Amino acid sequence: MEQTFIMIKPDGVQRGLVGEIISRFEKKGFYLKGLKMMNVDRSFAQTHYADLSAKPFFPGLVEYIISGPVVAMVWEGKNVVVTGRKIIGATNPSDSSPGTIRGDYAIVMGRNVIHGSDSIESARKEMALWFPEGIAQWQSNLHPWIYE
Ligand code: IDP
Ligand code: MG
Repeated sequence: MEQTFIMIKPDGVQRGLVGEIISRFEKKGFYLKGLKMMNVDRSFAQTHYADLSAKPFFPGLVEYIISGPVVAMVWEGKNVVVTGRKIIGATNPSDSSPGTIRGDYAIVMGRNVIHGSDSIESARKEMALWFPEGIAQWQSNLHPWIYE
C-alpha cells in the first residue's frame, strides 16, 4: 500500500501539537509505520530541502528545521500522499482551509508546523533519507473495518 513521509517541524513539537497531529492521521484510518523524534543537523536539512536550495527563504528554512527536535513519521494507506497533503493544508497558512492542520494551527509559512511529501516519488526519497534503518512491519486488525 502507498506510504508517505510526514514530519512535525520544531514549532509543532514546541507547541505541543504532536498528539493532535498523530490523532488526525490515526482517526482518518491511516496506519503509523514509522515514528521517531530527532534533531537534524544543517547538512541533513539542506539535503531534505535540496529542491528549494535556490529560493531566498532557503537559509531561514534550514535554520527553522534545525532549531529543535522534529517528529519523523511514515504513514500508510490508500492515496495517503495526496490525502496527507489535504489533511496538512496549503503551504501558506493564510490560504490553508480551517479544518486542515496548517489552517487550524499556523499563521505564517516559516512556522507552518508540518511537512508532508508532495508525490509518491518524493515520499520514496524522503523515507529513504529519514528512515535508512527501515520501518515497522505490522498489519492493523482493523483493516476490514476501514477498507471494503
Ligand atoms: P510544502 O511544505 O507545502 O510542500 P514547499 O514549497 O515544499 O511547501 O516549501 C517547503 C517549506 O518551506 C514550507 O513548508 C515552508 O515552511 C517554507 N516556505 C515555502 N515558501 C516559503 C516562503 O515564501 N517564505 C518562507 N518560507 C517558505
Ligand atoms: Mg514541499
